Amino acid sequence: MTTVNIALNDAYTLAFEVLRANGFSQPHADAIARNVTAGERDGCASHGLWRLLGIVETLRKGKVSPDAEPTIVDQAPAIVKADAHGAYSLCAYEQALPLLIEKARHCGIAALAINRCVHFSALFADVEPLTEVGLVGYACTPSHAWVAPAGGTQPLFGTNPIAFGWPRGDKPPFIFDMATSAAARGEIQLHQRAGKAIPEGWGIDSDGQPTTDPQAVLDGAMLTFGGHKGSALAAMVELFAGPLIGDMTSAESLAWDNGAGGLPYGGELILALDPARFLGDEAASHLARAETLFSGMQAQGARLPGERRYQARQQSEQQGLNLSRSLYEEICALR
Ligand code: PYC
Repeated sequence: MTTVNIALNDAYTLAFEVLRANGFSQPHADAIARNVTAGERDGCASHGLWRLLGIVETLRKGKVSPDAEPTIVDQAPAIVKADAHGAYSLCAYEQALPLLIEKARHCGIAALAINRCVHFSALFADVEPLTEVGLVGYACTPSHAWVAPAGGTQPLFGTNPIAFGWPRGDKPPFIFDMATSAAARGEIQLHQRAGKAIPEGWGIDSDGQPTTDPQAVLDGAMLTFGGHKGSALAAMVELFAGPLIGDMTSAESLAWDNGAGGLPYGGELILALDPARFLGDEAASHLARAETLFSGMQAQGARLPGERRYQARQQSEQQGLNLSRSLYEEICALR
């Protein structure tokens, strides 16, 4: 059998044990294990249990703190700052979240800047908790310089994901989480592990030539989605979650890594907007108009962003996770 079926809580326990055995503190091991299990559960293999390999490797290379306690600062009426002190971003996010929500409710809009964090996680997990309390959410983060700007051939931008979430009451939220590169780097790495070619348009080799060889793209440059449009959005992410919040660009993150091969280091910007504060008594009628928009999309056969993720979640909750046996064994060997 080439796959192993494991229940969600066993996947969480495996991830938690691997992280604890490698020296992560209880809160970090818990937050990371929940995050990678949720990624796998939601059908997002590029941000699922496979990530444990890079998470542990980054620690072994001395490029992430296993136990730093975040510092949360009430920076301004609508701004929260969270210093992760070189740990993964998740504990800083979770500890800053209540103050972000409180400020968004009070001001109508609030921002959270996470600084000095190592980042590996899917951003949908950062906007979903905002939608669960009725807020609109946005998140973005640079990474390492892996992606060439449109018109260029040299890596400059990160994969620079953007996530957006819209609350829908008791229905699953409208959430998209997309790299501004043609694919997440993790997707290319998974193709490389499986010995599969990648689709055309994902990257170029080190001579600037288009290629479908994943290793050639990992050694060359990834491309943005939608040409100059994705390139402009990637630059926006660099600015939002780099200079605006006093943190690194993707090029600076890669320079800081200095060839070690650790995960990206820098900042993340999260915005929360409260429809009730924008709209007062009229909130319900305007949120109903959003539902009309979503029905209009579905009436044409379009899928709402996030739909596939929620279907995968339901299936994983009922049937567990199917992992390739080789990946499962690699993860077990990390304990
Ligand atoms: O897979 O795009 C990616 C990624 C970004 C940061 C770490 N991995």
